[in-house]
Amino acid sequence: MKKCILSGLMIFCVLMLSVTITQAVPVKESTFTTGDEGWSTWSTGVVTGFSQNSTGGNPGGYISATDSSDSTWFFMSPLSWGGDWTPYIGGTIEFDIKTIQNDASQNYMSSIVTVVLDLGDPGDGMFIGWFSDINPPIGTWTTYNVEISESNFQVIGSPLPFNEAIQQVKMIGFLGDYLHGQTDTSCLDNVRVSPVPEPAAMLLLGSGLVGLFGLSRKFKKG
Ligand SMILES: [Ca+2]
Repeated sequence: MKKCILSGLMIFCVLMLSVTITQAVPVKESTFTTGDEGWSTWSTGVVTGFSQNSTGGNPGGYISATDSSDSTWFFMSPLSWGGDWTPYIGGTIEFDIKTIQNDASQNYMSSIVTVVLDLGDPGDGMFIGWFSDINPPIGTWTTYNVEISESNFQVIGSPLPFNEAIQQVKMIGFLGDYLHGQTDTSCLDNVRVSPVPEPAAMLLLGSGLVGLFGLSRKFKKG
């Protein structure tokens, strides 16, 4: 009986610790459930209709805006997302994009900057960028998962190397413009920045297993 309880306890502990390891808790998150959470847009031209919508997201609320000019535009986080992003190196940026095309066929764009970690004001050309060939399909939510690493991002317009530039992030932005010269709407949901899983959790798992093994032996002896 004791053995049975102990086995159950061990499985439970391993499961709990596995969850801790594989699901790093996001340090920054916007799901737009009840509002725009301080997000906005930046554009080289004019973007209209920026709003939070309470249904139709992935799931629930989301934000959207419409570009009816030939501008390039981004969804921009509030300034509270800025700071020293060094602790997030090795972690991930996740976000969901949906494009709603109002006319013509989607333009294919290759190697376009899709995620910007702005180092100054939006549009001043100083940023850390993730360039993508991924064009989200029209009308469905597409989830992006981007690792925050030096090999994945390029520092643009700043002489600083990646490890120093990432200490000065002002805000994060996501490309909204996937169609040039046409009226198009883009939607954003589920923005999450997660650090790399804590080594402490791994250590905890190791010491936990050793501890349980010891306990198991003690029970067997008894
Ligand atoms: Ca949502």
